[in-house]
Amino acid sequence: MVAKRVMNSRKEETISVIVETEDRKKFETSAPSGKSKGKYEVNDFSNKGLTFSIDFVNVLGKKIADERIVFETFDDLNKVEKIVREYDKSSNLELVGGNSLYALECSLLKAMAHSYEVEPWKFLLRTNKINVPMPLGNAIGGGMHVKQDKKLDFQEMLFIPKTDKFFDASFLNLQAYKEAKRLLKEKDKKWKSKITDENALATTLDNESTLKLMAQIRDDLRDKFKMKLEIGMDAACSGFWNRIKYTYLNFSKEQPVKNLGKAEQLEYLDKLIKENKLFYVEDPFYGDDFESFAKLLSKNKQTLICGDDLICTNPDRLFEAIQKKSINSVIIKPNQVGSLLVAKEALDMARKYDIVPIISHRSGETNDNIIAHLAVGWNIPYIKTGITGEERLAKINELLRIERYC
Ligand code: 2PG
Ligand code: MG
Repeated sequence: MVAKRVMNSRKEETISVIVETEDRKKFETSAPSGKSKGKYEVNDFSNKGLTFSIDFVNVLGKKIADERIVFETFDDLNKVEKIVREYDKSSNLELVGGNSLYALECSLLKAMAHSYEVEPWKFLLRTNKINVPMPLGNAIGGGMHVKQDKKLDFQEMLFIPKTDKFFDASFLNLQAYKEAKRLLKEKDKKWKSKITDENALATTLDNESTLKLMAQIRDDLRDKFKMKLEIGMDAACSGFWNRIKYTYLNFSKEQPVKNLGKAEQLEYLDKLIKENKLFYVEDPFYGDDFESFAKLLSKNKQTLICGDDLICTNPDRLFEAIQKKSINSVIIKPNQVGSLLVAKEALDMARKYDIVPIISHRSGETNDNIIAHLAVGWNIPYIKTGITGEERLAKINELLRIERYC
């Protein structure tokens, strides 16, 4: 087992872990990183630096080889977690770094699947029914994912097709993206052809005009292709909450700067959902406001009210959200908890309480495609992984390939 330093799509350094099997095959996974991180995520890397994380994995690899520790089942990942957690007792993996453990476990998973001569998705699948997830496609973006003077306050405007085939869904998202580009060029007088970290289109249009444009594209494409298409957004509101109010800088054409208190934010998000018929809203409030999430959900039971920064793929936080009836959907990002086992625990809990799980990429991605395998293998109904860009297409193309295989 060897760890090394590589770059992610944002040109930040990250870790890649290579596991070698007895038949000398190598399996590699590079870890992604977020920009708009939830405050309850584990640390990406050791607080002593990336070099420390890399050295740690290399030492651990030697121990695994010397002690001839065998990995045969998904639960065997516990063997490595036990060693890591004995060494790093912090809840946020600050000594080892979550990305080290995440990349290591993913590579072990790939190697185990190989030893059974199956692909990772098949190794994980517990049923005979194969479902390829529906993609949430980020078409227009703002917030922390783009550096531009005037930009959307909300982070991601998403298209969500509902088709029988992933092939049709990814096609529809691409058409929607192209249409968004065409309309933005026409309507955004200060259009700069900029893209966000996730290759979504950056705009200077205000939030409400952009949502209207999304709704128009949805309606037009539904008519044109006779397929089901929905829209939603990752509002990522922790990013502009200052502990007292939400500070909008591109609220509307007439009034760009606007501050909203908690109650006003609730009213506003409720209005946006109803006016634009939003199917999906992620993080409509800052990442500790379980109560406002619950109020919004009680008024909009048909919409997926999803927790990302609120939950951080942490089973304890998910349980709290379930108790408080805050969400009916949750983002699963394994690197937020630095562990496939803990991510699976969160996923199982979501299922048990009828919370719709969505597996997701990070804004700083690599060309690794393991989340496509986790989505199919764990039978997750949705995947958020962008529409275009090499590192996003790595996942989409893998899902297309798996679907063809099925
Ligand atoms: C999010 C993600 C991915 P980041 O907020 O959902 O879209 O962004 O990886 O920057 O946390
Ligand atoms: Mg999010």
